[in-house]
Amino acid sequence: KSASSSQQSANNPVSTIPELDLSKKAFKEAVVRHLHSTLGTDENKANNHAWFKAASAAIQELVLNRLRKTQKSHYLNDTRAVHYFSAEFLMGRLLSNNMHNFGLFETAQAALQELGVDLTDVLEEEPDMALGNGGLGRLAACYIDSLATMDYPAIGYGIHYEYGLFRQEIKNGAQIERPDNWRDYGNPWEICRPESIQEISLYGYVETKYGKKGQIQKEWHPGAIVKGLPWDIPVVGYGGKTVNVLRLWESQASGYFNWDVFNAGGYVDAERENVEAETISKVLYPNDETEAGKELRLIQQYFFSACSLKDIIRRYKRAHGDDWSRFTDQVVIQLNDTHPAIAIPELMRILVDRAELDWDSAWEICQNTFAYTNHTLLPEALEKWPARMIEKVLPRHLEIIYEINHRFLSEVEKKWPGDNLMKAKLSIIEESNEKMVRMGNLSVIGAFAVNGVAEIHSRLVKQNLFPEFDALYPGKLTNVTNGITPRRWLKACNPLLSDLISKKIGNDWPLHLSKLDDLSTLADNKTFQNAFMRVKQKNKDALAKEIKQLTGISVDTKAIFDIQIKRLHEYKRQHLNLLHILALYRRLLENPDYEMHPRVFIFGAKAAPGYALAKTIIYAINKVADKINADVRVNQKIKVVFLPNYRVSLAEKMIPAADVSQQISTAGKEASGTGNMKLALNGALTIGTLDGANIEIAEEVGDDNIFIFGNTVEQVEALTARGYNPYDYYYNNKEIKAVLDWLDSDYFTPGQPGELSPLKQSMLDGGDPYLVLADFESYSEANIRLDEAYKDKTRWAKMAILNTAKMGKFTSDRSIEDYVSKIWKLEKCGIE
Ligand code: NTF
Repeated sequence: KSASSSQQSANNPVSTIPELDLSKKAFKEAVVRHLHSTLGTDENKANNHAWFKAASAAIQELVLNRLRKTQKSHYLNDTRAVHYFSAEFLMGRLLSNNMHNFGLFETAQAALQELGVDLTDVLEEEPDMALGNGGLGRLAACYIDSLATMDYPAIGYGIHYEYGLFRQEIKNGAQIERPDNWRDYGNPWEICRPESIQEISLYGYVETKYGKKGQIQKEWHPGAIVKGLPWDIPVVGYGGKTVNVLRLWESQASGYFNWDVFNAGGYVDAERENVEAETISKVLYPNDETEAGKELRLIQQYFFSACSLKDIIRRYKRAHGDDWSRFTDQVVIQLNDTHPAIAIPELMRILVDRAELDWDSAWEICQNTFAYTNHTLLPEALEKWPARMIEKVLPRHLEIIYEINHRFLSEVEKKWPGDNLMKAKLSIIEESNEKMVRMGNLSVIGAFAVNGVAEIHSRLVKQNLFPEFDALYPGKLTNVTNGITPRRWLKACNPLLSDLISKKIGNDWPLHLSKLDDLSTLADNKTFQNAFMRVKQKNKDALAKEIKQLTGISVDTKAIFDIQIKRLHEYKRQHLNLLHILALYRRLLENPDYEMHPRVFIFGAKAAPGYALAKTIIYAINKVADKINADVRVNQKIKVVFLPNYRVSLAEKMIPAADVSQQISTAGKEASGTGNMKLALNGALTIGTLDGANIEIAEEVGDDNIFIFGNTVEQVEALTARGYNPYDYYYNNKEIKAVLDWLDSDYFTPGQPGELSPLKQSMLDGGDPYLVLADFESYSEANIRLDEAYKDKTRWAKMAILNTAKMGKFTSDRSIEDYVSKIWKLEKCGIE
């Protein structure tokens, strides 16, 4: 709570400005003014953190000016808007981004320099807003950036977690989790909006009543009421015109208890036991690609969905009163995965129980409001809730879900008469030992559009996940390939490359990324190649310093910088990378003259705290790193670095320095990937499988400019169908056997044999579910091709340039235009 009170002062800059003055003089004055009047310090006493606060407050003045204008313009034009519902927004830092988007970065740098302050140090003071796990949360952040940049009316809705994703420390090679206190010293961007508090209900029971016309009416008597306090984070479009908001809900006790319910049953106390109001928005679940199945998680999902719906309806009613007929003209809600899918029965409840619409009219509104994005095919990530849990927390919603399902199953009956297996498969309810509610099925049924996130993924959604739904609702299932914002992921994070590019092709590429293709004609130009590779070298030098500082490890900056950054998961196969490193180590020990260009293997990854094998893989990488880095027989050729606490701000330092991008998931498992796009955009060459967006990257850059290996989706399917046996590879490939046995010994964990055995075990007796051994040889060959290519400096430079040049497709602006034309049907609304 101290954070929120210290926050209030930063929310109220002492003076406001009538018009925007973007001069150095004005910025300097604003910073000093905030230093004095907001921070209560002065130029001599201020430390970097105070400068950060003052600089942010100075920028926030501009932001809030534009925010007011944007909101006025949207209001006057009564615009249709997209409401992006997401349990995660991985925003990272905002100061540098906001400066860039106002075109003020250089100005601010110069202004601060005159004040004797280095902007780089100031930027380092900002904690990351890490309110997300990985790809899904960062995608949401890129999308709201693009929406604002392209002047689309949009609002992001999510949870104001008190603790974001845990901070990772590495102790003796192992991951430990520490709390992420991102708001400890206040957050200069967020605006608290108590005037827009919402209240939502939980628990209790449903009463059936009869209305005046004898119709059945349902009344939910909740057992608890919780308040949602909104915090708005301004989202500044590039060019600084439109400023949209990200509205994040913080839960608070309402101080209201329903005595009525208590007296009626008395059981309520037991029912509301563990969920105290404030716990709801306390902490982000750190699971990536796994469903948590915990009551608190369900409550989080309902909490933010219900608060957001109320907020939307309040705004709609202000303009249109009780006339629901225009609701779907004004409102479209995008569900970022099934996490907010409970919004579907919640809207039905509001329309049927509260607005007293008949079911069919309500359902029509509902079905024209929601669209759903699927982000994974992994069965362990597909959300299912025990019906009993929903009944306890949201008793009326379970009834509504049953009713939706009942009506849906009669549609199924019409299409496939008498086919009960079909009904069982498509039903929202899974009739297992414990009845479960399938949120994916609910989302497909309740939405008017469903999309996957890359061509291959969307094809698999249609063919493998929801084939019958595709037959039942032709055209509903579609694709929107993911994208990334080039403002953060090139312009801001790689200033040297950005300047070089702008010098050659002009400076409007951040808004029109396909212009990068103009660089293609320079790919063979010696001078440009040299300039391009000089930039890469400088970025590598900078990362080498960072590595030294963070880990104490010295790396050769002339070595290949080979980077794998993403959440730790077996399907992403960091352990395939590790096996290959071990194979190289062994080759070098057996043959000191083994030909290879020096290479630094750099990892960044957090493991879900409960995912034991993922943690073992992190431990194994660190133990192998210790051994190799200290082994003078090989450490001029290979180094292994694990950078702790991988997060957005660390990615921004790593990506510009990468020569090689590791995208090595088992084909069919990585829905899209977005790190693959960021690395290629910054001139890294991909070594990857034909999975997710890698396929589309390969299409863009051409087969000569990417290192593809491994089994395809079809081959993976065939192999599994035949009965894949990892022992075949273990016994037939001496190198595989040797490295797996090596992991099993105590060579890497002296005195502690067996510490790394779970790894070998997962790939043998565990059945090697992600086909690591099946792809090893092909991966090893691709690495040899890569090494060959690197030896030819000219060839590599050309390939790297072409990677940057051909990434136009992957701007999130293109993704947003796809959503707009296929799904959202929005119109732009600028400010005067
Ligand atoms: C992730 N899904 C996918 O695993 C990535 O391939 C994809 O790039 C991102 O979504 C963004 O679309 C998830 O995080 C989740 F939760 F759905 F499993």
